[in-house]
Amino acid sequence: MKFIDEAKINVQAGHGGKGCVSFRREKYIPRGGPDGGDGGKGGDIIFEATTRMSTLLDFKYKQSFKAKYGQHGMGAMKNGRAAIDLVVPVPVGTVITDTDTGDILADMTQDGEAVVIAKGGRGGKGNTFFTTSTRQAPRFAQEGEEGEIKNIHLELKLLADVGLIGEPNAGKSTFISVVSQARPKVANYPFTTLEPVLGVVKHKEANPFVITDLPGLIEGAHAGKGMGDRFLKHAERTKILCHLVSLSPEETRPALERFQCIENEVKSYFKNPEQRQKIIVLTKIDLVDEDFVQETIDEFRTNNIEGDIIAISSATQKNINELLNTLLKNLDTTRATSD
Ligand SMILES: Nc1nc2c(ncn2[C@@H]2O[C@H](COP(=O)(O)OP(=O)(O)OP(=O)(O)O)[C@@H](O)[C@H]2O)c(=O)[nH]1
Ligand SMILES: [Mg+2]
Repeated sequence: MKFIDEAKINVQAGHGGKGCVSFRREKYIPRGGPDGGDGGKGGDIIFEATTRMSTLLDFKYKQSFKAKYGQHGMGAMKNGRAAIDLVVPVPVGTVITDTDTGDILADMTQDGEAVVIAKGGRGGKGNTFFTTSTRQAPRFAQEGEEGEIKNIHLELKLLADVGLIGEPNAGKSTFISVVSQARPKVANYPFTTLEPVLGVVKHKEANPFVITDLPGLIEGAHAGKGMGDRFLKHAERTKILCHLVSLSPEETRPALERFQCIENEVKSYFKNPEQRQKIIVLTKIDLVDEDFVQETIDEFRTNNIEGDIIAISSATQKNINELLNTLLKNLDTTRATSD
């Protein structure tokens, strides 16, 4: 199944019901007064976040949503019934934007959160409402108001705890397949991963957490090179970013240089990259000797690169537990501070 992370749809809330023009007709009252009731309100369009959906795939098949009309007013002072609202479920993590104004209408982060996206029109007043001492028999009533019509852009931002970023071939997919049930394709060529993949990590007794493996980044990604930065939005809300850097001897440029290059891409994308916890993960250390690993770490440090640096091998599982422990420790602290 293709991963659909964006959709364009339109919504139309219900029209309000018409007010009614009516006069009382009773057997022995020849000229009864006005008794037209008000129209009912049109249905709202309400978006509701749910964890039962994980993609925007449904919107590929249905792009138009209309709520019902309010009932018209009736004689004998009977008001029309308000229409039932139309509830549209979207996955948690969906951001809803008005395409015409560019306004963000809602940012659905909680299961069950519901937001009115288009308001139904008010019902029109019946002729009873317009009766005054000088106008005892109004022969008019109000039309119902139109329901709001909007063009909407939906965007799904995955809510993972940890985002894996790095160059193509850095070993991101291999790592996620070692620590979770996710099985993204792994291969020795760039851009093997074309869509974000989520994996749930169950480590020790702790609460499971979610990792996302993102397509590789290259220099110029923020300007659209390679896969570009279009998937980075999935990492935007992760609490921790793991930046993976391959130490494989096949690499032609120094690790530090490649690291800084991707960091620049990330900086030009994120609004406040410094607020996010970052862990530097040196990968494929089974292919090099320990001295080389230590020299690389020293080089990062002499260039004032701070934060945890962990050197791993997904092939031999070396330091995988250490990395997971560090992730857990940092998630605990970020959870504690954000709650
Ligand atoms: N020796 C060794 N090879 C590894 C290790 N981790 C990954 N590789 C190899 O490196 C290559 C790339 O790995 P992937 O996991 O597909 O890399 P990726 O970062 O997901 O790459 P993209 O999806 O293209 O961005 C594959 O041939 C893997 O088998 C490791 O720890 N040791
Ligand atoms: Mg991959």
